[in-house]
Amino acid sequence: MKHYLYFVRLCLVVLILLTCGLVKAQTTTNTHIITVEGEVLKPLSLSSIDIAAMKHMDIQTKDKDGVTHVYSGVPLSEILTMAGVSLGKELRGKNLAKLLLVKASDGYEVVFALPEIDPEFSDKVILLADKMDGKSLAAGIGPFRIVVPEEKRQARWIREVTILKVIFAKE
Ligand SMILES: Nc1nc2c(c(=O)[nH]1)N[C@H]1C(S)=C(S)[C@@H](COP(=O)(O)O)O[C@H]1N2
Ligand SMILES: [Mo]
Repeated sequence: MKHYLYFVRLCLVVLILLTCGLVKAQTTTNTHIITVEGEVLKPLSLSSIDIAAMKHMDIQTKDKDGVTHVYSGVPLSEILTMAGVSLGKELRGKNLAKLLLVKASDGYEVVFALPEIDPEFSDKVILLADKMDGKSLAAGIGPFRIVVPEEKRQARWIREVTILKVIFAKE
């Protein structure tokens, strides 16, 4: 009887530990969410898993110290298209006064004009990167960072991105 009780207790402890482990695994992979909001047809809430499942592109470019890296991520144009943002043929008239405001968890913010992001206007691809040289971005940098190739200053390479908001430059 004693042995039986001991066994039941042991099983319970193992079960609790396993559950904790599972919950932890889920929260670590799923807590980071990016929202796409503002002047969009379909507001989105994308987890790290959603972003990881999207088609990625590699871009080789220099960081602020002049060191070349391969950044992997999803082109901003793909994410905005998914959210129904006016790109391509729709990027004309009043829509040309729209901006993409990118916000980070530390309060840092940068803007891009939509034509900078639209492949019909520019061949330069702005990435929402989730990897550098094949590795996930470290805490404090990722999980998502904007990479703007060929800019002379990296001030718009915003780290720890949380919000992509399309706004009108004028009301
Ligand atoms: N979230 C966030 N991103 C940021 C900044 C910041 O203060 N907060 N600084 C920017 C500036 S001014 C530069 S020069 C680069 C620095 O890039 P590094 O992180 O690779 O050094 O990050 C940019 N991204
Ligand atoms: Mo900077």
